[in-house]
Amino acid sequence: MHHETTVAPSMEHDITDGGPDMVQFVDGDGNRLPTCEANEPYAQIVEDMTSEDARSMYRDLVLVRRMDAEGHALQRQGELGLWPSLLGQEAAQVGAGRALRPQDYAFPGYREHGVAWCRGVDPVNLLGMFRGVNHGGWDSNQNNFHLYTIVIGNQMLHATGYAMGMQRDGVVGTGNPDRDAAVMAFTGDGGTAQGDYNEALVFASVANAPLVFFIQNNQWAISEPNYKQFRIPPYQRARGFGFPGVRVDGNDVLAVYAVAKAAMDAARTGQGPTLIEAFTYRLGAHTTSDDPTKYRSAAEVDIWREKDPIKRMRGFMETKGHADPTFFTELEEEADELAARIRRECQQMPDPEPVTMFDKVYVDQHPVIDAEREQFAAYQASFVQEGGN
Ligand SMILES: Cc1ncc(C[n+]2csc(CCOP(=O)(O)OP(=O)(O)O)c2C)c(N)n1
Repeated sequence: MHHETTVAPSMEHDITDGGPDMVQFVDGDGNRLPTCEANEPYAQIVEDMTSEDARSMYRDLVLVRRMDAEGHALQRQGELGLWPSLLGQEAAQVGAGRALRPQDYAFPGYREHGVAWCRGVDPVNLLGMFRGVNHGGWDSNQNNFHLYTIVIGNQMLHATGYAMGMQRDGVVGTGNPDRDAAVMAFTGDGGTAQGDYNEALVFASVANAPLVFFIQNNQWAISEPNYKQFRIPPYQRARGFGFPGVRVDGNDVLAVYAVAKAAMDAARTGQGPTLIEAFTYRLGAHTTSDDPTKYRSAAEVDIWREKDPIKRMRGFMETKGHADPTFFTELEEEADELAARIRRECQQMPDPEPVTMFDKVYVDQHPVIDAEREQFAAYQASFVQEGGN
């Protein structure tokens, strides 16, 4: 946006440096950075934030990290089949999630536990999906948070269609902030290579859809680094589709919130899509089935660990006097309680009757599904008859 040159990613490119276009408000130690060309359009949003806003944002960061750690531990103890950790991406997700209003709609991939948290989805429901006791885990329309999508990029098309539907329902640009709505769609850097993603950007652009594409560039698509995924970074590619792209420091929750809020305000008021590239890092493994030591160096991980989003926000709060030590102690206790509840409720989740997998395939009853259900029920019953279990 602010620069003429394009830096094509290469093996030699420093993946820890987001470049001068990146919107950032707080340095690694939590010091407020001066206003500059990149962050100027968003500076007022950060200025308007109160101590209470800062505390509540920090609380989300800490609780989301704790929930994620519990998910990881439960998988390792055999309670979940899989867990995709968001470690390191808390600020990107909390900043984005908090920019949504109740009437907005979010379309996640499979790692957006922090956005789910901000939408009010109970973490136990996320675990239920990864425990395999349900086929999704929550009612999308209860929190305007769509089910997780494992097929990379697919949710971008769902999101675009939904955003275009909002236009047709007349809930965009009405001038009523309680009515105006928009969509936020999430994918990773790897997702930007998918056909679905690119088709969605074309449609959203020409339809001027109320949609914010939120890309968490955590530098790796499993084992594929950025330089094997694109020559031009995601935020710069938005311009080719005909709408603005912004790169934000994904480990700076204030910056992410400000950029996401501005983009959602623009979308709700009928100014069309924005692409946000949150420049961040996946500190853990891709999922619990992956071994990142096979493809990336410990030195790289160490550099990013220093950019920890929670450490940074805590530094900012202490410098500004936004919280006293009791706040931090009580939050630790709250995190412990949350972890204990998640663990307890996860372990107590009943196994579903296998036949329920046919229940929600279609909204209406379907003769083929009915036949398959009957066939499966008979098959299940045959084991009991033979005296097996
Ligand atoms: C269409 C499709 N192709 C391949 C996969 C296998 N796959 C699962 S995750 C992943 C990488 C995704 O990387 P990215 O979009 O950067 O997201 P991240 O996992 O880093 O958050 C791939 C290729 C898939 N799930 N769907």
